Amino acid sequence: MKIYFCGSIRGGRDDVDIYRRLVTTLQRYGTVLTEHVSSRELSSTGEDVSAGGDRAIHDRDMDWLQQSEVIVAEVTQPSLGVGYELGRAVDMKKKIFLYLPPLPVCVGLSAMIRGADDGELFMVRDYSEDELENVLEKFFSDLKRT
Ligand code: 6K6
Repeated sequence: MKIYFCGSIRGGRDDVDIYRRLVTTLQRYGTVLTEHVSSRELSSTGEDVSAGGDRAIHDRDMDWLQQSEVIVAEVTQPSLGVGYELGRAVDMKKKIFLYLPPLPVCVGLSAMIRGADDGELFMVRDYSEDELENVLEKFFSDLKRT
């Protein structure tokens, strides 16, 4: 199974350690096409911009999004890119699973993201860090049954 992980890059890299943990867990269930999002080497300032620039990044990421069966996003750090990816993924009717820490940490999450939860294709779940692996395991075992 191909999995697309979304996390903030230019929006800020404060949560890279949780991205790393999420991606490592997701790799039990499939191939994470966007593993680089969880790399500590990738900064928000753009040193890692590839030769083709922003258009190449956009086009490659949209291609990966199209190929992926499941989209998983961590949305604590507000990121325009993650919001854009989620909107495009909704349009593609992908299965989307969103992670965010419980209130009040994530009080500022956009209503357009939290309000998109439809209990079926778009699922928003608060997590405490110690339950992260178990919540993902449940998500993927429910997915197998559908
Ligand atoms: C690296 C450092 C700064 O900018 C870059 C560009 N590199 C990117 N490479 C791959 N995917 C990217 C890049 N920039 C953004 N994305 C995609 O958008 C990722 O899939 C992330 O989920 C999301 C992050 O968006 P921003 O707005 O926080 O950058």
